[in-house]
Amino acid sequence: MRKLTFLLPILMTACVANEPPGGAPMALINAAGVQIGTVRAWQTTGGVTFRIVAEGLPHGVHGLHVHSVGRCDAPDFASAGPHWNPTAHKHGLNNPEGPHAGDLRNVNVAANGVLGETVTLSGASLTAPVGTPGALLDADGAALVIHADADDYVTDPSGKSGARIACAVLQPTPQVL
Ligand SMILES: [Cu+2]
Ligand SMILES: [Zn+2]
Repeated sequence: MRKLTFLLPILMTACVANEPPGGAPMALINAAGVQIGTVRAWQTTGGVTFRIVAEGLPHGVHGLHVHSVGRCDAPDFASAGPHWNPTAHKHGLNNPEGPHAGDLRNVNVAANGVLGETVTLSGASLTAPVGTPGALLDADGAALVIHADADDYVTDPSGKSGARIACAVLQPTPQVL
């Protein structure tokens, strides 16, 4: 275990070497409370882009959302609260009454359990002052959550995406490009 803990940051650094620079890597933890990867975030004109690199996840398609509280208490991550939804919409990228501001597209975990995806949350900001429309980091922060199942993009409140299996507390110090 000590060897894995030591090697993981090196592995992650190698994996993201060719990606755009983000802020300090944020820890992605699983339901056992073990770090399985990192999330980097950076601001673009269209929103916030997240680069997620992890291992040891179940193969397949998984729902991904920004949740409204920056707290990842294993094992169920209920502490992260509901989807980030400052404009009081319903869940789902394909929901006529949606989406939540924190709804993202699904991500794919490879057969070997590795996840490496870059997704953008449009309209969001990690740098706007608290209270500004789109400001992601309000007083209680925000978290990025990966679910056990795919998000159907329609069903309120979570797209039938099942249990929360990984979580990262978003940090307010991204590099602005
Ligand atoms: Cu979620
Ligand atoms: Zn949602």
